[in-house]
Amino acid sequence: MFIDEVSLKVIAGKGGDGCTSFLREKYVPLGGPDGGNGGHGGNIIFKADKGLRTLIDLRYKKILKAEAGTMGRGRNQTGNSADDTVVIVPIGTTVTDADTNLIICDLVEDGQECIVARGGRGGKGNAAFMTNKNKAPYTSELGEPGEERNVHCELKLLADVGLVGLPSVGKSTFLSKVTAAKPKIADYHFTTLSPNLGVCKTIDNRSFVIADLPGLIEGASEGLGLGDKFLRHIERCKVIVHIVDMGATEGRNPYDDFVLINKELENFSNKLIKKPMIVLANKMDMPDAESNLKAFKKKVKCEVYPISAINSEGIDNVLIKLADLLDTVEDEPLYEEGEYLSHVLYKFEKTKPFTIEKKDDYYIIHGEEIERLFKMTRFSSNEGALRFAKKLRKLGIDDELEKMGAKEGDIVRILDFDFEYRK
Ligand SMILES: Nc1nc2c(ncn2[C@@H]2O[C@H](COP(=O)(O)OP(=O)(O)OP(=O)(O)O)[C@@H](O)[C@H]2O)c(=O)[nH]1
Ligand SMILES: [Mg+2]
Repeated sequence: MFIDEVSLKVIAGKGGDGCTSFLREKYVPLGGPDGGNGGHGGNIIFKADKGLRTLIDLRYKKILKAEAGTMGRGRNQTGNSADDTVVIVPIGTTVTDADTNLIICDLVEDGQECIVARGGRGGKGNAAFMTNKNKAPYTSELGEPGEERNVHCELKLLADVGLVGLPSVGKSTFLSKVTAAKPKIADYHFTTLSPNLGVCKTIDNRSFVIADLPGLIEGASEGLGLGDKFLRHIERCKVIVHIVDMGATEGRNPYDDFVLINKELENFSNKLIKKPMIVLANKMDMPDAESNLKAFKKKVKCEVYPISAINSEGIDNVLIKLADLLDTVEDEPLYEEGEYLSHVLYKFEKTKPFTIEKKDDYYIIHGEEIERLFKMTRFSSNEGALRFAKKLRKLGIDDELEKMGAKEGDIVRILDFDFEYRK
């Protein structure tokens, strides 16, 4: 089965908890804090591999989780970092953040990889909290939660040339003659149900990849027939080969067919219609083909190459032309600058650390930084709770609450936890 779209949730591993521990040895009184830091949580990495052709391996995965780092231990032993979870995808896979619709990565080369969700950092052990003032800290941090993301993966095949045309015009036949690919060929519509790729070599030894796509019909860009599901694969092709049945075997008019397909391409995206296109007049072995071609050529401006795919006639010429054309076509980026998220993943931008919302008698504090801090605090130790309170003050939350008119005893909420406000 060819799967070119999947949605799933990725959850990177939580960092290991830091450890609270003191050195206890026979002749070393007051040996001092020696709780180690937790290990790093595993990242979720997407990696492109040329051995894969579809996203089917991800089809039934709804949630992908990376392992957590292990806890720190006494004697300053750091916990083990978890291995990253590597998700192998085919070349041409784009991973998008489903909530923001921004692209996290576009994996176009074999072996290219990207961290899609970062593992959490290990919590600090109590040894890390030792200061001149506090030689015996009784608290340590919990591990940082791993990043969570809803992602949408979309595969756009990477081919140099995309074959388009109505059903049964001979796209698969053409592919089978110019490459080693063995697509199914038959005289009924929609013989091809998913894209086939083949590598083609010209007589002067240049090679390129051709994608044979399922046939298009009127309304394909709106979902008719096999719909626009496969049109996206043309987006990455550098050149479009448009095959027209010049034999008019099904009693259609070749020129109308040509116009119809172009309209579907344009409706799908105006990027497609701007691509260089060459037209193959196929089935020239049929009786009416010559006169049809004459009439056709009068109406279209672009170059038309008469071939008979079934008899391999006129094909070498076409391949040379394609190779020449490909040599001149520049790689154009598939996505525009603003569509990318990848810089967001690593960007260093100070966002407001918190916001406070007043609801009835509650003050609810939101904010990624404050929520993370909360999740990493050990409230079971007094020192931990105190440290958290100090951080709140430092971030300016106390001042903000006071400004908003909070009174002694009011309830302050972070995530699902309630505190009492004290001055
Ligand atoms: N006479 C003649 N028939 C051809 C030629 N090329 C292909 N055919 C026939 O046309 C029919 C359809 O060919 P396919 O290659 O399966 O067509 P397709 O465009 O891939 O069709 P879909 O996959 O359904 O979109 C088959 O019966 C082929 O044998 C040709 O040059 N001449
Ligand atoms: Mg076909």
